Amino acid sequence: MKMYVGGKWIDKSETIDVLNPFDGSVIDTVPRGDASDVDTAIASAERGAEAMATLSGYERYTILHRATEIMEERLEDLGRTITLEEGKVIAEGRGEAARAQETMTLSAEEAKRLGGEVVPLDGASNGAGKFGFTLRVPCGVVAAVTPFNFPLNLVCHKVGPGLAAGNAVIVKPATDTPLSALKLVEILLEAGLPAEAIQCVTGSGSSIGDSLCGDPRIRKISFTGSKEVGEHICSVAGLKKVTMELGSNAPLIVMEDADIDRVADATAVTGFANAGQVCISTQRVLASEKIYGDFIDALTPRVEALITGNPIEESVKVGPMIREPDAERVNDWIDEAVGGGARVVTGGAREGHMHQPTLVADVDPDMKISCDELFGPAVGVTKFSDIDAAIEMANRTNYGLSAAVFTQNIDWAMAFAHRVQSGSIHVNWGTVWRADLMPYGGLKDSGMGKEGPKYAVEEMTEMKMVVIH
Ligand code: TAP
Repeated sequence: MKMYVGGKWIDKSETIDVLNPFDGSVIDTVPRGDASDVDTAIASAERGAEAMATLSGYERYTILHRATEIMEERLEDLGRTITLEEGKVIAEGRGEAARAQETMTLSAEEAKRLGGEVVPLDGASNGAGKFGFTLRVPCGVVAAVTPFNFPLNLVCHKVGPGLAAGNAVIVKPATDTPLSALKLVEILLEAGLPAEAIQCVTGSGSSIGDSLCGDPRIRKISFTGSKEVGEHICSVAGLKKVTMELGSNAPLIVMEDADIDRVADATAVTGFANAGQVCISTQRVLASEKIYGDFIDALTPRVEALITGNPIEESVKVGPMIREPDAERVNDWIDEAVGGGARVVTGGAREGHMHQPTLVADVDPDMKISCDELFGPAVGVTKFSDIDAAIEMANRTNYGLSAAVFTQNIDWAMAFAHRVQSGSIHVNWGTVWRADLMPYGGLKDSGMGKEGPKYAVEEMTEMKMVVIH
């Protein structure tokens, strides 16, 4: 595919192959954009932002709503594109396409709801006779830098609210998975978006990222990706608004009164979806010593039942990892844990990009597989003695994106809700669950700011205060 820069679809002499992670075949190519393309995109997006400023909220709603109708017609193609470039199983590819359409629908609605509030100035000692209100105005040009693992829905979580709020948006999709984002751009243009209000520059983040994120004409950066790249972007961003959606090593806590079959079902789903490459994947199961053995016995056959293979085949439940070095890293961390006294209960093997779904028991919280972000198809289990120990272990990490607890005891559930340092807390389901309308974002090193269209439009706008004297 071509990239969309300066209001035109353009090619470059140098291209990047987009590979199917399952078999390494080339599914398409995209241009290798450079700093001059970024400059063109920003200059054009400034004009795009001016065009967006002339549209009413209802007009922005109409364009985004039309985009959701076109998405509806193309859901199967979008789902297959996600699976081919990212490697998630086809049911998950289709699921992501449907969620992306919902994210755009929610964003369209928010275009109609952007409002301010009356500020009761006469409550101030010097405010008698004054009338004050706030206005929300677009930031201008928004840079949306997105990761490989949800190549469509996470782009929609930035582009949808960004446009709903009246900005122009420049997308820098992950180099491994640029096609879904480019197809979204096609849809938005067909829906009637002003030609320069969207830009999509393909190319390596390490070579073009600074030109984009450091440019003062960009007024807002919305980034989803690793903590390391997020920190780097913050260091070059200078004075602009930033939203950071970063990584995690999400804990799932199993109290002694939990329904063990339900916990095992949830762990098999939330630990291995998208081959564990989900920012809120269940990575650490912390299990009460009273049910530790029963839980491992219940989970083992469920992990063994996960069929691996070509993700485009309907029967397959776990596909490849995005890159071979990532699969190697997962394998190395498992080996390191075993070297330190942990035990592989099932799985453990790797071939190319494919890593077997793996269950590791007797994990020490200080092992890498527990304290760093694994981002792969393995779950480690650690024993705890009581609720205070469980909460202390859950919090013994710099991350805090999603956490889960299984218990029938409301007091315990509320203790977790209050004391576990995490942006989302799930009671009686695993760490992977999201409705696209809810506020979503991490604490600590998992980031700052919230997504979910209602919350993201706040992040994508500035507040002005107007006082009538
Ligand atoms: P990253 O390697 O961090 O890449 C994310 C994006 O940043 C890509 O588009 C990448 O471009 C770009 N990038 C790389 N270097 C850059 C630079 N110097 N300046 C600007 N942009 C740069 O992450 P990934 O491997 O794609 O995704 C996995 C990570 O994302 C995990 O840590 C995961 O937890 C996190 N994640 C978080 C969430 C939420 S909502 N919190 C959701 C999904 C994923 P290239 O592809 O060209 O390198």
